[in-house]
Amino acid sequence: MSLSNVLLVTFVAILVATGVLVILQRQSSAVAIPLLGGKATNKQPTYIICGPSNSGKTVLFHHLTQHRFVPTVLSQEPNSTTKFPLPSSGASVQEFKLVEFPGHNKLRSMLYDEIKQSPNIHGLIFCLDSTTDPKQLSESAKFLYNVLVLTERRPGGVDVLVACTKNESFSARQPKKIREVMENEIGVYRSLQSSNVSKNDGDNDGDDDDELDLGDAGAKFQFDQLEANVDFIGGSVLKGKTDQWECWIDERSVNF
Ligand SMILES: Nc1nc2c(ncn2[C@@H]2O[C@H](COP(=O)(O)OP(=O)(O)OP(=O)(O)O)[C@@H](O)[C@H]2O)c(=O)[nH]1
Ligand SMILES: *[C@@H]1O[C@H](CO)[C@@H](O)[C@H](O)[C@H]1NC(C)=O
Ligand SMILES: *[C@@H]1O[C@H](CO)[C@@H](O)[C@H](O)[C@H]1NC(C)=O
Ligand SMILES: *[C@@H]1O[C@H](CO)[C@@H](O)[C@H](O)[C@H]1NC(C)=O
Ligand SMILES: [Mg+2]
Repeated sequence: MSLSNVLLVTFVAILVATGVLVILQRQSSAVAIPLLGGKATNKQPTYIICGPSNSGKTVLFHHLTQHRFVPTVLSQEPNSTTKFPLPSSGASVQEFKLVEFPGHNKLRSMLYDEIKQSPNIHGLIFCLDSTTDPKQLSESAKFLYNVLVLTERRPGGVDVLVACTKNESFSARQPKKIREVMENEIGVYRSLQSSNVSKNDGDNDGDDDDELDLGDAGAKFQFDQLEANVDFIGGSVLKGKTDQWECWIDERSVNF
């Protein structure tokens, strides 16, 4: 065989192998989630609780699932139930999954994977401690930004409840104020990100994961620019003031 024939045969063999691999991959993955690039391993209707460490997520999880205030320690693993009784526990017998993720920075990839793998998220509850000094909110804003970048990639986005926790405390800030600060901080972080992206554009391979658009690039960032609704609501598990959060959860169970 001449060299060119050998090359041709090799080329055809590679093409065939690639084709077989692609077909195998398609068959093994469940329904593809548009634009997310993850596998839909969790198709159950789901609510997610996330947010920074010490913001009251585990306390809220136990309140929603066991209706009591449970003393907690720093979480290292997600808590979840696949039989979450909706707060209203109305006629609908549909069973929901409720999963709560630890806030620690090093454990966040579990949360991001869950978001990617769950096409049927009805709502995401992002807990924020209302007593946090607004000057300390920039890390939380980055975290929320990273969540929204994922949720906004799907059609309609995923509605987000920013649960402003511990609001019985004298040092609690109003949800309106917290919203304003988070909006500003996300705006600042977004502009840093976009200047980074344009700097790195030269050697960028166009990977989807680098898609960082959030809101209207030309305007000051506002939650209203997003596909999904983002609601900031105060409350306190300690004082049993969780009605408005529970209403929010109930509303998302049907409106889908
Ligand atoms: N005052 C007050 N404290 C609360 C309330 N809810 C939670 N806490 C306290 O806040 C602290 C943190 O609550 P957790 O639920 O453990 O926080 P977390 O968000 O799960 O934190 P990580 O597990 O580290 O991610 C605990 O000491 C709780 O008792 C509340 O409504 N009021
Ligand atoms: C919640 O997670 C903690 C570990 O983070 C674990 O000790 C606890 O048993 C879990 N609770 C439930 C109800 O799953
Ligand atoms: C921008 O890129 C630099 C280095 O590539 C990195 O250290 C920095 O954290 C990035 N900034 C943001 C906001 O992502
Ligand atoms: C706490 O939140 C509830 C709503 O769940 C609200 O009615 C109440 O006014 C808030 N209290 C404070 C002090 O912000
Ligand atoms: Mg916890």
